[in-house]
Parts: sequence; structure tokens; C-alpha cells
Amino acid sequence: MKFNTLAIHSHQEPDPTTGAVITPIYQTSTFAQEDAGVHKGYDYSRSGNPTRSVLEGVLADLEGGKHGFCFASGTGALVTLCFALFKPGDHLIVGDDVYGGTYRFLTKVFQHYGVEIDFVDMTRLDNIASAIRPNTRMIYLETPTNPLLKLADIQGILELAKNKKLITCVDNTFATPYLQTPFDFGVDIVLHSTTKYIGGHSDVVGGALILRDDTYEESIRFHQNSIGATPDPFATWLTLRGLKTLGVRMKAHCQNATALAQFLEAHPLVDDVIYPGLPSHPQHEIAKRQMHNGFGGMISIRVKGGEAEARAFMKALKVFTLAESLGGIESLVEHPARMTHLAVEKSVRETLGITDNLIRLSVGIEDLEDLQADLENALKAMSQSQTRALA
Ligand code: P1T
Repeated sequence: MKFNTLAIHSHQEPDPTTGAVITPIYQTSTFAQEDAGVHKGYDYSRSGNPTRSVLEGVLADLEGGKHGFCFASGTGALVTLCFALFKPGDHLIVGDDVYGGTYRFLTKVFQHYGVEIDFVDMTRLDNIASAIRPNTRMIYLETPTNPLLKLADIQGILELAKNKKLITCVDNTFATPYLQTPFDFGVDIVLHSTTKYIGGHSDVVGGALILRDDTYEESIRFHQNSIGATPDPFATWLTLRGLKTLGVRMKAHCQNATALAQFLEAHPLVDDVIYPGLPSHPQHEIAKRQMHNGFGGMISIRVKGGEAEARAFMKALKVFTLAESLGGIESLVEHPARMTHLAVEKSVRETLGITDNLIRLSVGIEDLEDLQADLENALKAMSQSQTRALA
């Protein structure tokens, strides 16, 4: 089956007892047992729940993996991954441009457990090669990254990792399996914040880990249950409901974002437009190679000016809502330096290019004309506020 058919039908046969076409919400914490330890495969909803199992199965199928595991958030998935696969003394190589909460967990929490961590610019394979040490256990990356939309060459990284027998994990939140399937390159583990495109409607928080094969299945299953960052049945049901339309939504996100990126690139009040689909993007060739259905719905821009101009622009937007998060049907805008990446020290942000005039747009699936007019008007309002400030 192909992508949309899988999203709608895989693991989702009508309910055998009632004929219900849609997967029921098994809103139960526990399950009756015939005898002590004898049950129908479920004993307690932290360990497993039938609604969650369906979502875990569909996610595994869409990514082309073998096992899916769902969590209460993307961060819950990351925490479980780290505690499952590392021991004190191990070394982790992470992309230098990752979600601020990922950076915060790794630097402020996980590092205290004796794991050494290096943050590396993943756009350069030589950087990664020279960061590898005898105790390196994993290479962990986002591609495209949050918020600078940098791309890593998954195939090149896999060649490095395979030689040294390193685990690879790709956070595929921005691309989704509709645009990019890291298992095609031999990646071991895919992570998602399902809060974003997978759920797609900004109404539920969740996360997932998907495994290519059986190697880490037992450990991840054990830690999923032991750490307990698992989602409730309704959250998994909402995510499953959203996931069914992932393909059609991503197509619309990509179309709108491509058109808006071109519009913004030609606008005199915008200094930089970062979008993997633009030929001006430094890793556009990699994007064309490894993103098979489009370039996503995220655009980052630097407006002409500084923080005051960025604030004036964001305040003037009417269709784009100023809010954290991304990947929903509605367009959002946010200021990484003050919002999602506040946990990243200012000096690190400056080195990376998370400047005070950097703005991240999550382009929704509203009508393009309305989105473009909104950006145009807000840029105009920004320039008028500049003029007033100078007067
Ligand atoms: O928010 P949560 O479901 O815990 O997912 C964390 C996470 C992991 N990976 C990526 C690439 C992410 O973007 C996120 C969450 N990001 C935001 C909330 C944001 O606005 O960027």
C-alpha cells in the first residue's frame, strides 16, 4: 500500500466486535485478567493500550520501520531513548542546531548522568568525523534543523557511523515520513514530536520512537514502561485521527511554503530567507536528494533590522498566530531567540545564527493569497514603525 492508504488503513480494520469503522478510544487504565498473569495482551495502560498500539503500528509502517513506540511528548521520547541506550562514560554527538528543549534536556539534565556530549555542525561531514571518539555511541540529528533549517547528508553520515558501529537517530519531526524516510539510508532510530505535523491540528502533545529492526526493541520497550512517559488513550486517538491526512496536509504545507519563500526572498524588507526548497539554500542539492515529496512547511527569515523590527512584524500579523510549536493546519510565527530557543545561551545562539531578527514561520494550509497578504501587510507595518522610531 502507498502512503495515504497506509495512513488511513494500516492496523485500522473495522472493529471485529462492533463493526466500528474508526479505532475506538480504549479509555481504560487497566484490563481484566482471566487468571493471574493471563490476559489478552494488555495488562495496564502505561505498558500498553490498544488505541496506542494502532498508532504505534501506523507510524512504524509510514516510516518503513519495524517497531513504533509512543510517548507523552517528543521530549518524553528523547528522554526514554537516552536512558535506554547510554551508560555513564558514553559519548553522544548531536547537531548544534536542535530544538531548544532538546538542547536543554541534553545539557542541563542528561549531561549530569556522566554522558559526554558534543554539539556539531552536521552540514559538514568532516566535523562529524573528527568528533567521533572511541567511546562515541550515537549520532543524533535533526534534518531540517530547528530553527535554522540546515540539512544534514543522511547518507554521508550513515557511512561514517557504519564504519565505527555507531547508532544513528534522526529527529524527523520537520520532514515527516511523507517527505523523508531516514530508514532508506540505514538509520537505526527515528524520533518524532507527534505534536507537530503528525497530529497536525495543534490539539495534542505527543512523541514517538520508531526502530528500523529488532536491535533496540527490548530496551526501548522496557524503558518506555519503566520511565512511564506514555500518552493517554485519547491523546493517541487524536494523533491517529490527524495522521490519516498527513499526506494531503504536507502537500498543501509544501505548496504554500514554497510560494511564500519565493515571495519573501524577493521582498526588500527581508534580509535572509531560509527554506530548503530555494536554490539559494546552501544544502538545496541535499534536500533534493533526500526529501522525496517536497521541502516542508517551515521557513525562517531575518527581517531588515533587529529585535524591535522582528517584534513589530510579528505583532502586525493577523492570520499567522504568535505561538510556540509548528506543523498544525494554522499558520504560526515565533521568535526563536525569545521563545523556543531561550534555553540556548545567548553566546551559542549568536554563533549559530539565531539572531534577534530571526523569525520562524510555520506555514499552514490556509489560502495562499491570505497568507501572502498578511506577510506583506506586516512587513509594511514593520517599516512604518521603523520610520516612526526614527522621526
Ligand atoms: O514539544 P515536544 O512534543 O516535547 O517535542 C519536542 C521537539 C522535538 N523535536 C523537534 C524538532 C521539535 O521541534 C520539538 C518541539 N518543538 C517546539 C515546541 C517548537 O516550537 O519548536
